[in-house]
Amino acid sequence: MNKTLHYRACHLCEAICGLTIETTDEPAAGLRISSIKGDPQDSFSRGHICPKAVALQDIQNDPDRLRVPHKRVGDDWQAISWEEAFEFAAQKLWAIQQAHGQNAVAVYQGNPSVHNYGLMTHSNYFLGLLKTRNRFSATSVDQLPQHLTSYLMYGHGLLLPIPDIDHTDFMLILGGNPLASNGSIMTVPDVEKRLKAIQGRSGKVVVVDPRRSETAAIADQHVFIRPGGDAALLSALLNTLFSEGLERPGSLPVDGLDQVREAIAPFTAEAMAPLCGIDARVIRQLARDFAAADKAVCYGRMGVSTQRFGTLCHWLIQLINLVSGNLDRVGGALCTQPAVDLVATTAGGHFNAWQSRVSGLPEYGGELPVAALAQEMLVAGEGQVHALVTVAGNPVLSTPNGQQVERALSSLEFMLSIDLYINETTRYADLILPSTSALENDHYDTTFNLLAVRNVSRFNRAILPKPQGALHDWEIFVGLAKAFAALSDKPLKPTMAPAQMIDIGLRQGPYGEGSAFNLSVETLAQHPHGVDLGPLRPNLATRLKTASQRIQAAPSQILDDLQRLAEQLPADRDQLLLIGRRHVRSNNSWMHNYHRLVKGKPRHQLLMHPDDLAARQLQDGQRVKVSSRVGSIEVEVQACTDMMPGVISLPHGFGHARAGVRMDIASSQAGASVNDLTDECQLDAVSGNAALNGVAVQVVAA
Ligand SMILES: Nc1nc2c(c(=O)[nH]1)N[C@H]1C(S)=C(S)[C@@H](COP(=O)(O)OP(=O)(O)OC[C@H]3O[C@@H](n4cnc5c(=O)[nH]c(N)nc54)[C@H](O)[C@@H]3O)O[C@H]1N2
Ligand SMILES: Nc1nc2c(c(=O)[nH]1)N[C@H]1C(S)=C(S)[C@@H](COP(=O)(O)OP(=O)(O)OC[C@H]3O[C@@H](n4cnc5c(=O)[nH]c(N)nc54)[C@H](O)[C@@H]3O)O[C@H]1N2
Ligand code: SF4
Ligand SMILES: [Mo]
Repeated sequence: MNKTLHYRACHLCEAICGLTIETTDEPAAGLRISSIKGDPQDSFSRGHICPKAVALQDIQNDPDRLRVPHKRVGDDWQAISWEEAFEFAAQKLWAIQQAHGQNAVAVYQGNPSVHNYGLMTHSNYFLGLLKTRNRFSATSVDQLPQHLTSYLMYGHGLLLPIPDIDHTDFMLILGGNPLASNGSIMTVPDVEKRLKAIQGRSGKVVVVDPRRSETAAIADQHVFIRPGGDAALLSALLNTLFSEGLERPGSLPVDGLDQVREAIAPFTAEAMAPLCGIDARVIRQLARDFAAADKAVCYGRMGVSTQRFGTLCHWLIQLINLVSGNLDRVGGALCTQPAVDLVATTAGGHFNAWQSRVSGLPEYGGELPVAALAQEMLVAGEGQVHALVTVAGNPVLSTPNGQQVERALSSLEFMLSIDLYINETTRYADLILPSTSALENDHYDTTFNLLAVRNVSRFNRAILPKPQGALHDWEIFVGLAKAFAALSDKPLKPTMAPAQMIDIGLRQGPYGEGSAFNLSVETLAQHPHGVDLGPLRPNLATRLKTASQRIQAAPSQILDDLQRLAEQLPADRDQLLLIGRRHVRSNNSWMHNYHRLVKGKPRHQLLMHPDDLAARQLQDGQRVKVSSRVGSIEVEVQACTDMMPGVISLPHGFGHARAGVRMDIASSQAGASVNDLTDECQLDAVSGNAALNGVAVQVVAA
């Protein structure tokens, strides 16, 4: 028996924890994973691990995971060769574009597209050839307002200031639950220890959330907020900083601050209190506490992105950090300096250069908001979408009005999915192309090193050999690109393996050739626990990519939205509002097929305050019917005093009982899909991001 230890990062979520993986090679059983543990020697995660990483071995062995191309034949699936698959896909897509124009093929890229490096480096090698304006991704059910804000204020959508959690004295968290999510747009393995360390140095953690979340439970202060009320709270906080003279001058080059001061003047704590359901005295005190801390940072995530004022919220968060002197300051919000620097090497972005055909939503960085996807397929006319390519995504469960998405998918002439499973979305595909699994791949994290609370770098070699006849994601894109280019007889630029691209990025980057670190794939290979490149440092002034090289504090596109906030009516106390949540044993829609993660009691109940149950004569544990403008679902309700009265919570990513889904374990604990209730018309007005939180619903006995 041959045992080997391997060290590599987990890239299932943004925390990129270092793992120690043991493989065992036995003559009879062959090579297998025998254990997965946290790596205490990892320079960044220091041994932290969560249950999802242990499930990597279940992904590896899952009999439901596809290993070869699958072509639909009626209601059934047939395994075919890669050559046949590439040829079939290329011909279908080519024919549809010939008949209806390039935009007739749409693309949706899901969340693993930024977690798996072959998808990062090569998806565009093929998708770019399609030259379609109908490109969509999970970005617009997630962090789009953050990219847009950074693009408009700092000139690059990836110049995202990250909380300097290890040095701050005061962390104000809105709409994020890092204890469950392990951090987001803040790569922070081991977040609980780091939050407790703030408290250990006499600092303070404050959480604003309509639910007493796991993070709120360990915070020094938890403030309940009506869902969608954050723009009101944040504008009142900024107003208080200005009106009470709590500004702290900084040295950053800024344009437009006087305009902001003037625009925010009417948004006093007293005026905003009814909109967010927080007492004006609490708001003012929060602003004073924040300003009084030597080093403070305001951080907002999913809960404030995916709501009707998502962009306004993220702009206000930037301004609160800026005006209080905490932007680009140690212990405040800092931009990273990653080893492969996408900010330095890519263009800043563009916004509203074109709009979606049916609802006129703006593109950002070449993508349209995914809330518009179904109508682009369903509404007939010039430019209608007739074919879809999905890449590592499950829009039926993850985008608003999932039932409408399903109707749209069933109307398509052709659908290609690059995915590991026959799930709620890919069951509509004509062809599914599965890639190798995570442990059969190399990996370098270009995305999450860019968002990390320390500058770190590591390169992972594959742990398991590539199975015979399998292809990596990047090879699938190369195969598709070649077959498609052959039909269009346009020349195809040569490409290289992802590792070579990363090697070039590392060598040319700030820690590459000529620097003390001399990073390359080869030098990183000598550091299996990763290389620590030091804490974040102030650098924003030198990284700005605006035309003026100055921060634009008052972009008109965002400033104009203040008017919409001013016209908001006070929250209707009797209206139930639906929000989402995450659990540490779950990962969006796709990790429910692993016994290790789903065992025990179900975790997908609807949470409701006992007073709200009583008001409706409902009982804890009962099945209820939840309805919104777009549809209804049935689910079990659970009494929960952690909920703010008037607010209910349901996690997304469930609803696996649909016919034809081939994920046995997931289907046996199906749950209901919250996105059968979320509304494709309820959007952040500035960016078009879906407002998945704060959905008006009714609940009755089922
Ligand atoms: N109501 C509500 N809706 C939400 C959210 C919410 O909080 N509330 N959250 C939103 C957010 S933040 C996100 S990011 C989205 C996620 O939405 P999506 O990205 O659409 O969905 P995922 O559930 O992440 O699905 C990932 C898919 O990728 C496949 N996959 C996994 N690994 C690989 C791989 O290596 N290669 C390939 N080719 N495929 C792979 C899986 O089989 C699965 O089908 O959901 C959003 N939707
Ligand atoms: N275990 C696990 N980890 C994950 C994921 C997962 O599915 N499971 N998904 C990954 C992905 S794709 C992402 S984007 C990140 C997201 O990471 P986070 O942003 O930390 O996401 P959530 O845990 O959904 O936390 C959102 C919080 O916002 C609150 N909220 C809802 N509405 C409002 C509101 O109107 N105002 C305020 N202030 N709060 C509100 C919710 O109650 C919830 O506590 O997590 C990543 N990590
Ligand atoms: S928190 Fe869990 S899923 Fe996320 S990187 Fe770490 S081990 Fe992987
Ligand atoms: Mo996400």
